[in-house]
Amino acid sequence: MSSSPLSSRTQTLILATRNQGKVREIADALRHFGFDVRPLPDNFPEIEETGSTFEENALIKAHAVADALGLPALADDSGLEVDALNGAPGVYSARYGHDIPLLPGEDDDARNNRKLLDALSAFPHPHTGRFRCCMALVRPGKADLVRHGVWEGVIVDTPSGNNGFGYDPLFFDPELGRISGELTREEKNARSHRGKALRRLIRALEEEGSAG
Ligand code: ITT
Repeated sequence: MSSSPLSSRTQTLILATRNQGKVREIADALRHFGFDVRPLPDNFPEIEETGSTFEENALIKAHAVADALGLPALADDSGLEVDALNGAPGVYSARYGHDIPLLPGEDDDARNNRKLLDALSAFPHPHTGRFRCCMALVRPGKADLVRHGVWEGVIVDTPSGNNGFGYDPLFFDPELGRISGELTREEKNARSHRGKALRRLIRALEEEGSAG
């Protein structure tokens, strides 16, 4: 991946996400490529994710923001698919634990992880699965760009590591021999579903630039 800016003119881009874990992983990489990355305005209304696929939801979020603000918007829809659970939590990954009460001191991510471990306790090891990410870039007056990334792994029984977010403390990368929650941001981006989708999107933009 080259590190040269995509064009001599800085492109403003709204990150259409409220997930600060995603913002941390996406923003640096895009700035590196010459984008003026801006967060979603605080008062932007909640966007309902009514799609049944990562791609549908990514496009819903990016269109909601780009159409309302008249600026290019990049959305990420992502989640964890576990084979023993027939692909759950999938597109419901962020909301997976919402049907059980929070324990004292627990946040949303910890509750999701607890529910996942409970669900998997009935199944034999290894608990194979994968993270999936779809990135959608919507630009007023231009064609939408959509790219995907996948990260294969195994769900472990005991959370480990304080880095990343979501299911990272439970996701083991067998090729790397490490748990996602223990990786630095750079190490995770090099392997992750999000890093792959983002690199593919940047490559598509570079190809557009060289074709135009
Ligand atoms: P936005 O819609 O505002 O972007 P969200 O967290 O609701 O934020 P999604 O609907 O795409 O986003 O759900 C993604 C969930 O999948 C996320 O909350 C985590 O639970 C999980 N997830 C996705 N990528 C992950 C990663 O890199 N590491 C750990 N968990 C991840």
